[in-house]
Amino acid sequence: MDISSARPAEGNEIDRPVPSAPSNRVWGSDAIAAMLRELDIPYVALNPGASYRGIHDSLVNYLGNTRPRMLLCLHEESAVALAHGWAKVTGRPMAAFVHSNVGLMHATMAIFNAWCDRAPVLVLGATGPMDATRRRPWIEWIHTARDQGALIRNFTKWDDQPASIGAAQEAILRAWMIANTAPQGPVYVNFDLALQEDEVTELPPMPAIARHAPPAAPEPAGPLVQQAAVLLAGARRPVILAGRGSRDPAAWQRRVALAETIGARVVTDRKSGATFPTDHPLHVGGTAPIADADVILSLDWVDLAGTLRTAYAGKPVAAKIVQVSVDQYVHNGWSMDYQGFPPVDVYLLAEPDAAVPSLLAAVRELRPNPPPLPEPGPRPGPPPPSALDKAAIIQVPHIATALHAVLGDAPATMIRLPLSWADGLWEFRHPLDYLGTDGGGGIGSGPGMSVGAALALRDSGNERLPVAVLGDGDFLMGVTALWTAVHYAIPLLVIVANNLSFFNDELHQERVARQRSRPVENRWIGLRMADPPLDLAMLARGQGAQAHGPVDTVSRLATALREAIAEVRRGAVSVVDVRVAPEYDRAASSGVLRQSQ
Ligand SMILES: Cc1ncc(C[n+]2csc(CCOP(=O)(O)OP(=O)(O)O)c2C)c(N)n1
Ligand SMILES: [Mg+2]
Repeated sequence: MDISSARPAEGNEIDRPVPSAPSNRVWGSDAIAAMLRELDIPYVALNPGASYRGIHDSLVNYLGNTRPRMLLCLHEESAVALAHGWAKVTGRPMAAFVHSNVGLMHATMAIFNAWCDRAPVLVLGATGPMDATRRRPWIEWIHTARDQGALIRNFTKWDDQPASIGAAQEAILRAWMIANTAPQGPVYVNFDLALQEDEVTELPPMPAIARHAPPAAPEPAGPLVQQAAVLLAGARRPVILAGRGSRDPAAWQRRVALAETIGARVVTDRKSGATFPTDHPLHVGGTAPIADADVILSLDWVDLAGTLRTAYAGKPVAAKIVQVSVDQYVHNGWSMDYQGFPPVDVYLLAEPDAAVPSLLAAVRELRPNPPPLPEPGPRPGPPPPSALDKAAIIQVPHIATALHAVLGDAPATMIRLPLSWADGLWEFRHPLDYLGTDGGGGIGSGPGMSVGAALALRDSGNERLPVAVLGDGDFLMGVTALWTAVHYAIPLLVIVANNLSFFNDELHQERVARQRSRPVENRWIGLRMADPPLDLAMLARGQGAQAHGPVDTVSRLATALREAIAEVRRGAVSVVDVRVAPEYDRAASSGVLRQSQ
């Protein structure tokens, strides 16, 4: 199945407009909307505003709210997060429309998340007229800024404010190409209100899409591939750091073949989506083999320098390093999301998916007989089902146990897992088994990104159960994204690992208090969401979703999940509020205490 071609099914349109009477009259915004259709952009997630009322009208009354279809969101942050979630599944952008400067301000964190996650999103915006004589009193003055794109220029790949209809079409086309070219990322096109609302005598000719298509991913230079292959084929203790990667099953298979050909231990990163089977004998949880490696292959690993520094405890890096990444093309001086500066011996300036085929071929030449696979090591795994009968209080690993019990072997996509979810609780055996995190560490993206990803899974006809396990803080900051899922009939299971706290920061406050010999028992102050506890189920139900909980006894967990999953299979959005202990002890859990950020 080609996941990148996910499309809304015809015939089940929601919000179908009354058809417009045939007319020869057209406006600037019609030409802009037509360009979105020409590019086959499936959806425009939006929160409305008068600055783009012209294009809004064109989407509804000129294009009939189909190709693209509108997805009304209750906040601009969720509109962009939805598009980000869609991109995480399909690898392709959809559009998010945000109103003038204020909507863009609401959207900024989500745009930053997409930027750090190298996720393509076409952000469309609008401004009051640049021609001051055409501004409506007051409102169009406050909603007009001289350089609106400046708000987000530091974390977008490109932005533009075109001054004519032809330029607007070209800007959309260029933005599309840039967003789709690796390293992918968000782009922004801002439309002047006057440009949208002026009537035009005729539509300009549509630019030739095929001649402005995103370029194919370049392959790395042959001699460098050979150098890398010599290092890898000759390595005695090679390690592959499988970082950012696509959802393409064929690329996944080639990654596995490369590791097997050289007998490399493979380390994965929960920040990125699934890139290697976690139950493969060569996969290792944690980063222990790194310090002992003689050759390390980084497949666009996020923060290679930081990982090496931790593994080598600050000592010089002894291993030879092969880096495969094009990430430096988007590094700028504002955001340090480019991370540390790693030492590299062979640098393949290519996307991993484009480099692995030639690397694989070259190492196979040098090493035709793959070494035997190691015996699988002990795997932490979730607590056994019997733990559900015994435990007095729900801990996050019990959620994994209960989900396993209910789902069996049925496929699921873990769209998001919270910080409290330890590695090893869930195996990833397919690129769509797990989609990674938010990119920019911006809390509140969970609900919106989950809805966008669930939409892409639905539209690709995927049978996978869309599951998002979210922290209560993340859930609450973005909760109104759920309404969009309910309204557009996007099935989604949300499990809230609810510790009644922005608990990540309790760990930080505890750390600081210890350093300063101050009372650690105060760590919760300013962080706990209790007295009163928020009724998360009510917040979900209030938006038309199904809801369960609070589930606070282990014995009810599997039952609640079973009911919720049945609802999702019938097409619903279902939220299960699970009251979890903030911390859990090593003996009861998989052995890994929660990470913090
Ligand atoms: C927009 C934003 N605000 C604040 C933070 C700081 N922060 C990081 S994790 C976290 C707590 C998240 O709470 P929750 O989702 O409930 O997860 P928990 O740590 O409780 O498991 C906070 C506030 C952030 N990363 N992003
Ligand atoms: Mg919490």
